[in-house]
Amino acid sequence: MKESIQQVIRTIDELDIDAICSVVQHCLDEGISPEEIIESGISTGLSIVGDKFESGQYFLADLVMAGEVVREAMPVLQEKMNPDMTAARERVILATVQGDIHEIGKNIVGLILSANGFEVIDLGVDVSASKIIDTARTTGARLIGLSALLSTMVGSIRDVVEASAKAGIRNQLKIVIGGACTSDDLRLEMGADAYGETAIDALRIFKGFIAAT
Ligand code: B12
Repeated sequence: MKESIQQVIRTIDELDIDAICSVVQHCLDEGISPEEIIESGISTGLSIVGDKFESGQYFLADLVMAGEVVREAMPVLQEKMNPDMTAARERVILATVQGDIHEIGKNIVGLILSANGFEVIDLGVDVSASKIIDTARTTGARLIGLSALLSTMVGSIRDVVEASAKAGIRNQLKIVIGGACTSDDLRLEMGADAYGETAIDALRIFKGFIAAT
């Protein structure tokens, strides 16, 4: 792995909010793509922080700080992402499911989608199924991305699927799930349309849905 990517990982692991922008800029200057910085650097750094939380080395405040460090880096990355206009104007609703307040992964997905020409309607965290479906009806968005990290809250995914069926728009929508506690098995169980492991997968899946229509 490139030294400058390792530096991104270390900077996140060390929660060094003052250094992150210059470290990310250094990667960009070396010609590393924003997508690679996110996938190899930022995501890896965050999983190290997550592991340290799980082993008791880091506390909740450290996790929040890791999120802030990543948030700080986003404008630097966003500036360098090339919108691919084939996806232009297609609206995607993003939300973290009801009962869950994790937002870092969802925000990364949003960043990558908007940098690639999607119009992202980010409803935030802890979002009810009715709010998501009402938004789909009022905006005409056909694509929905749901982020879920808490295993106890995965039932909220089914709530969205059921609410869309109740509203009579289930077959007009593509509901994609992602987040640490999700999987393709969970997607099947909840009745969603696709599962993506990473933010880059989210982009690939949503583009695939557009191409298929
Ligand atoms: C940061 C963090 C927090 C922060 C969140 C800050 C924020 N603003 O988001 C804070 C401190 C607030 C927090 C709180 C809690 N947390 Co927490 N948290 C984490 C941690 C360490 C990292 C999550 C993260 O941001 N990862 C980095 C991002 C980039 O990864 P990601 O979200 O998975 O997203 C990537 C992919 O999954 C994908 N993706 C994400 N969303 C989507 C959506 C779509 C459509 C697609 C296709 C892809 C996709 O793309 C992203 C980039 O590639 C994880 C541990 C871990 N290893 O995951 C625990 C973790 C998720 N938390 C956990 C817990 C238990 C909690 C608390 C209940 C703790 C407590 N006792 O209060 C609360 C929950 C409160 C609530 N109601 O939600 C558990 C969940 C266990 C479980 N399976 O249920 C974990 C796994 C830690 C653990 N092992 O104990 N947490």
